[in-house]
Amino acid sequence: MILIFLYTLLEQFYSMKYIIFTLFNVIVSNAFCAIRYVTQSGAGAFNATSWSNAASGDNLQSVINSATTGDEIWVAAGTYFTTTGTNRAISFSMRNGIVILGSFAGTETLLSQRNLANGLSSILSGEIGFAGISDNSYHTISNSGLNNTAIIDGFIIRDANDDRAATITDGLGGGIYNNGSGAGNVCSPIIRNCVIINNYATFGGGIFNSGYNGGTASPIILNCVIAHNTASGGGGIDNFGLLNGNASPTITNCVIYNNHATFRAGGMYCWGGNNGNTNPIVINTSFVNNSAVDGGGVVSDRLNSGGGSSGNSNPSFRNCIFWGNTASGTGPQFFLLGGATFAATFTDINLTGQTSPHIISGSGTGNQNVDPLFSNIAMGAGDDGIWLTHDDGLNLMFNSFLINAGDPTVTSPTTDIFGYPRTGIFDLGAYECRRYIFIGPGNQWTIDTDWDIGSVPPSLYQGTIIIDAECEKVGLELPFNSQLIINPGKVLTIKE
Ligand SMILES: [Ca+2]
Ligand SMILES: [Ca+2]
Ligand SMILES: [Ca+2]
Repeated sequence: MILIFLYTLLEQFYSMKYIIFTLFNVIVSNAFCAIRYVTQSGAGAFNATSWSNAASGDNLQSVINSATTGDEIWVAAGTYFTTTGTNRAISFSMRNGIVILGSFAGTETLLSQRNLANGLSSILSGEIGFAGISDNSYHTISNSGLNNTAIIDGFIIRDANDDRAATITDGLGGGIYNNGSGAGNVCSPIIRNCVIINNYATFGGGIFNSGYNGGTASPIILNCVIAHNTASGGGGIDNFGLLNGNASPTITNCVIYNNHATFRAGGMYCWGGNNGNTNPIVINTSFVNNSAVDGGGVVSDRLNSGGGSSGNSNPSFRNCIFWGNTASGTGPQFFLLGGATFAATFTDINLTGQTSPHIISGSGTGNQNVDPLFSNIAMGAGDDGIWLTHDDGLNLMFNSFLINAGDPTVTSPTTDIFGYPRTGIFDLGAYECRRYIFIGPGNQWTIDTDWDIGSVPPSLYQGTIIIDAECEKVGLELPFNSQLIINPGKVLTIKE
């Protein structure tokens, strides 16, 4: 009897200990969010626990799939293909609670050590099968069921080809397909610091956001370049809220450049008919050199499928630029259907050739119609051919009228497409002009009030310095990889 009693006590003791131990494990595993490492060739034990034991690139998706909420996936430089086989339906996919970060050198221990100054170095590619796009993956990334805890950051996303005839599931979204279609479904991830380039789909060459039939696809797209994508409709982006759905992304600090549609909307299509909604909020984004038959830059459309019109297609643009977009038909910068609107404030739009009803709705406060004076509009990626580096062609020249011409009430985000601080009132477009004008008088480098933005250029500053005091205006461009180092206590003397 006593023995049995003791045994029971012991049993309880051990089971309690087991419970405590289990609880402790749960707490630990929740508190410790792992970093999982992937390199192109992998290393060591290939178990993703460190750079020296990185998983190989062929297992990138399985590393994403086995991650737990709160984990980060760190991906080194290199090209990562959707599949080593030829199945065009295989894509990468994002997951809730998982942050996928690219463009590491493969030695970093802190995210802050990741250096993006020389452009992105991790490529997600749909280039499979034979060389060339004809047999490539339908989507490089295909998503469903996501909220904004699903984040991708630091990748070039390219080479997809969804050339299937368009249905409500096929032919949609080359680079990224966000499928939130169907009542109650949501697909609204965060896409950040990415270059989405050289993709094709029947609709939405770069990105397709489907909230069709009562669903929602309203991603946050931040600091991205969407360029050289092609489609029949919506070369760069297609937002599809048709039939009680919602496809209203928030797009900030982005470049939509040289995308092409063989029919409508070179840059971005918004379709909200049949009581659907497409009301994207677009801030500090440059739509440049996109082309289509109608709506070289943007199409806003609330026509029903089957006749009539309903729902909402009301995209709004603040601090944006529409320049160099072309239409062989109607509406070089934008084209409106079914009573849809196009609201723009503090935006530079070339209105040449914009005829009624393809006109700006609302007050149009702060709008301009002047040459933006880009540093090189013909080469969006700049002389180096690499997007998101210092020489990019959609930087504003120092004499641009678009400098400090933004909405003074817009104060976020505080950085531009590079992560470079926005200074004073925001400039228009994705790039804050990186220039300091010396406004003297005097000859002191070290006094904040002698500089137009109220602060002395940092010692490792890279960009344009304009000496514009009592002397003739002179521009001094500090080239890539140069350094202008002012040692503590030293003074840069500016002579007349
Ligand atoms: Ca191929
Ligand atoms: Ca560049
Ligand atoms: Ca500014």
